[in-house]
Amino acid sequence: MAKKKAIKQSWAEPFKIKVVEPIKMTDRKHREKCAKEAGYNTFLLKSADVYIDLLTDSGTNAMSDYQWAGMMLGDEAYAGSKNFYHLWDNVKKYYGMPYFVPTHQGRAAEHMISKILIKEGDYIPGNMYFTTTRLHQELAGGTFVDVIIDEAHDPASEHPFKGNIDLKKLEKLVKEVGAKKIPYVSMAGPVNMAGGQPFSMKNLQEVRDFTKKHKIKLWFDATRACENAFFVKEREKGYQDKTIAQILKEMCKYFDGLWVSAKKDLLVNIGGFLATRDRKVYQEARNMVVVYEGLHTYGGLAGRDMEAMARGIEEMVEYENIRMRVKQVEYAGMQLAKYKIPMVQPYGGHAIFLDAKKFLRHIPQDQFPAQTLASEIYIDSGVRGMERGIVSAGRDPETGENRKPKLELVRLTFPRRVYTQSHIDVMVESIASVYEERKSIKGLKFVYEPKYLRFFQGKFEKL
Ligand code: PM9
Repeated sequence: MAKKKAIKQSWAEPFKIKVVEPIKMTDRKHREKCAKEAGYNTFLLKSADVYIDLLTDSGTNAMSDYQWAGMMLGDEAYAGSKNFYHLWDNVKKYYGMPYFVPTHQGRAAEHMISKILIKEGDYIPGNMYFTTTRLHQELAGGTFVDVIIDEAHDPASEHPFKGNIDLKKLEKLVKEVGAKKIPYVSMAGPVNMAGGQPFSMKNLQEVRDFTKKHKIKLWFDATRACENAFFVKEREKGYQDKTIAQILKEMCKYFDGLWVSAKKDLLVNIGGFLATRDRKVYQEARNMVVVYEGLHTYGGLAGRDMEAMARGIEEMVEYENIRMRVKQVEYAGMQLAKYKIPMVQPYGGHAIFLDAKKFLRHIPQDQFPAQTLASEIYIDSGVRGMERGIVSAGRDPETGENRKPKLELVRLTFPRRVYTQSHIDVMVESIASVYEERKSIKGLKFVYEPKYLRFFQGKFEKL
C-alpha cells in the first residue's frame, strides 16, 4: 500500500505584523538610471530606489515589540549602564563565555582580536575567508590560510556540512610553518562566503582536539551561530532532541572566545561584541575598547541598543524564529529550482546564492559576472542583492593581482522577520526572467577601485 503523504507540512511566520513601512515599485527606466549612477554597484544605490532589499541581513532585521519596549528602558549613563549588565548576563547564559566587551559592530571586535592575538608573519587558518575578518587579520600582519573542505568551493556539492575544516589541510599548515606561527584557528558557522554552509559538531570536536594537541587557540565567528545550531539539529545524529540554546552552548564550549556581529542572529539594527573565557585577552580587549569604541560598558552603543541586543539573544534561540528563517531561504531555493536557476547547494542559512559562473556562462570572471548579474536583477525588478565573487575577494596584498575565487556568486539575503512569501515570489519571477534574457547581458569593467573592501564602493561601466 502506498504511504500516506503528510498533510501538515507548512510553516508560517511566528508573528503577526503590527507596524509597516511602505515600499515603492519604480519603473525600469528609472532603475537603469539609478544603476548607472551607482556604477553598477548595488551598495551605492539609494535605499529609496530599491523595491525588495535583499542586499544583506546585517542590521536590517525587524525587532519585536519586546525589543522595542526594551529600547524605552535604555539607561544612557556614560558608565555602568544597567543594559550593559543585562546584556553581559545573557552573553554568559547563552554563549557560556564569562568575559565580554561590547562593540558598535562585528568588525570592531575583529579589529581588536586580530591586534591582540596576531604578530607580524603569523598565519591564521580558517574555514574560508570573510571580507572584513581577513582584512583585519592582514592589517595586523597575518596571512589568512583557507583550510575549509574542498566541497565548499563546489556550488553543486550536496555535502551537508560544507563549513567543515579539512584537518589534513590544517595539519599540513602546522607542519609547514610550525604551531608557534599560528596564534589561533578562526572558525565561522555557517560560512557566509561558501553560501551560508554550517560545520558539524563532530568536525568542531576534531578541530578542538587538534588545536589542543598543538597548543593553538580556537576562536569562533559566532555571528550566525544559531543558524549553524539549527542545521546541526536538523542534520547531525544525536542533536534532534536538543534545543537551539543547548546546541549553541555546547558549540561555544569548544572555543577560547568568539566575536559576533549582533546585526545578524541577535535581531537588532546595530551592535557587536567580543566574549571569551581567556582573562588575559579580555583585559587587553577591555583596555583597547576605550581607545577605539568608547567605555567598556557601552563600546560605541547606546544603552537602548544593548537592551535590544540582550532581548534579541533571548529571541534568537527560539526554535520557531530560527526555523522560519531557514525555511524561508529553503522556500526561495525551491521556487528558483523550478526555473532551473543555478544555485549553491544545499540552500544556506541566511541567503540564496546564485551561481553567476553558470548563470552567465559567456562572461569571463575578469568581466565580473556576479557584479553584472546583481545589477541586472536590480534593473529588472528593483530587487537588490550583492556580489560575492572576484570583486569581494579583492587583490592579493603581496602580488597586487586579483584573487580569483572558485565561487562567483550573487547573494540574495533575507533580513529577519521583514519579508513575506509574496516578496520572495516576486524575486523568483524576476530572476527567472533575467535568466531567460541572459545571453544578451554584457559584462563590466572597473572605473574606480578603492584599496580596501572594494566591493563596498567600487564603480563599474558596462562593456
Ligand atoms: N557581514 C554581510 O552582509 C555585512 C558586511 S559585508 C557585506 O554578510 C561575518 C560572518 C559577517 C560579517 C558581516 C562580519 C562583520 C563578521 N563576520 O558588519 O562589522 O557576515 O557588523 O560584521 C555582512 P559587521
